[in-house]
Order: sequence, then C-alpha cells, then structure tokens
Amino acid sequence: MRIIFIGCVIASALFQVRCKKTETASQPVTPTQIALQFTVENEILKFDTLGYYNAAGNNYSISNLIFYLSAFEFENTTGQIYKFNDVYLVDVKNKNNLNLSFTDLPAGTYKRVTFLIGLDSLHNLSNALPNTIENNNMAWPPAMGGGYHFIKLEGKFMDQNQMFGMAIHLGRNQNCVVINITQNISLKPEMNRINLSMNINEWFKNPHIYDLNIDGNFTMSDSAAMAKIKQNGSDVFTIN
Ligand SMILES: [Cu+2]
Repeated sequence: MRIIFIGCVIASALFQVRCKKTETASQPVTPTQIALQFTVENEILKFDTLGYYNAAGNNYSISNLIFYLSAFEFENTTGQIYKFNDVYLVDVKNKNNLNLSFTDLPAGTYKRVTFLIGLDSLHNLSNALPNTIENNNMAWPPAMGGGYHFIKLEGKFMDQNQMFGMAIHLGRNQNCVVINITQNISLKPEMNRINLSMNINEWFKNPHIYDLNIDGNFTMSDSAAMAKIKQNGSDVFTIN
C-alpha cells in the first residue's frame, strides 16, 4: 500500500490516473437512478380519465402534470451529505423525464433525501434557466412576480353533472415545496435504483382538505389556494 502511495506521488500523470481508478473501484459504476411513478392512492395514474376522487369528494381527471425537481441532497448514516445542483423538468407524459440520474453517489446506506418541487430563489428568476421551449412554457408572468411555475397539475372535475377545468399551478418563492424523506435507503453497486412515487391525491389533503369547489380550481392568482397546495405538497412523494 505504502509503495503504491509513494509511487503515485512521484510517478507520471499516467500512473496517477491508474491509481485513481483503483481507488474508485468500490463505488457504483452506473449512476444512481431515481425512477418516478405516479398514482392516485394505489392506482397508477392514467391521463384524461375521470373517476378519481380526492378527500373533498371532487371527481377529477388529470390531463397534464409538469413540474421541476431540484436541490437534491442525500445524507448517509454516517452524516455525510451529498448535494446536487441539477434542475430536472419532469413532464410526466414524456417517458424520458421519468428517470433522474445521479453520478458519484457512493454505495452505502442513506437516512435522508431532501429536494424541492420547484426552484430555489436563485433559479426562480425570469430567464434564469436555459432558454428552451420546455422552460419557457413554465414561465411565471413577470407581472405576477416572475420566475417559473414549480408545478402545473391540470385536468377537469365534475360538479353537479357539469364539467369544469382545473389548473393547480404553483409559483413564487414562498410556494416552493420542500420534500424531506427520512428513511433508510440502501444503495449497492448492483442495485442503486430508488423508486419515488407521487400520490396525486396528497395535493388535496394533509394538512388541508382542498375542495376544488370551495378553495378554487384555478390557483395561479390565489395566494391562499397556493399556500394550501404548497403545504399539502410536502408529503406527496414516498420512496418504495
Ligand atoms: Cu399558471
């Protein structure tokens, strides 16, 4: 061991590269994947299908679900924290968006995963994200404070045999949703996948029963409605 170490210090750059490869051999070769799933309670989400009921008893469907995830932080059982700066735009209809990749997350047991549904204040400024169609479609109007939509949860709901539109939109820094999941997660070199599941119904309960008739079916210009949705959002994700 000592000979290898001295060798590394004095030898050429080429030799150093070889030493470095040996050091990292015990870590996962493939990036850790977070696989996203979407349900209404225990059923896999199907788009444009009425017949889902939230805690308030509203009969609703989902036609679009698009949101940002960012500021991922993993803490292992020895207290080491691994932070990632990547911003992920997840359009649930786009299968390519449903796997998030994390390189250089060592194998081990983790006790906490924290992230945002939305963007921190440094990213939540108009034009702060790359100028893509997808990001531009998430823009929050400058007249309403600028930045980006953190989430668009859209669909329809039925009330007394009439159909209404539903657009649950969150934006503005104070409505960013912090997800903090404390549970033991074991990442092994051969098994480094985490299943992260969103239950849509959780947006409408815990701590507030959100009734689309009473609290509103368009949240964007309604700060009271957005505050409730934001608080309800803290437990929409579970790891299974
Ligand atoms: Cu909006």
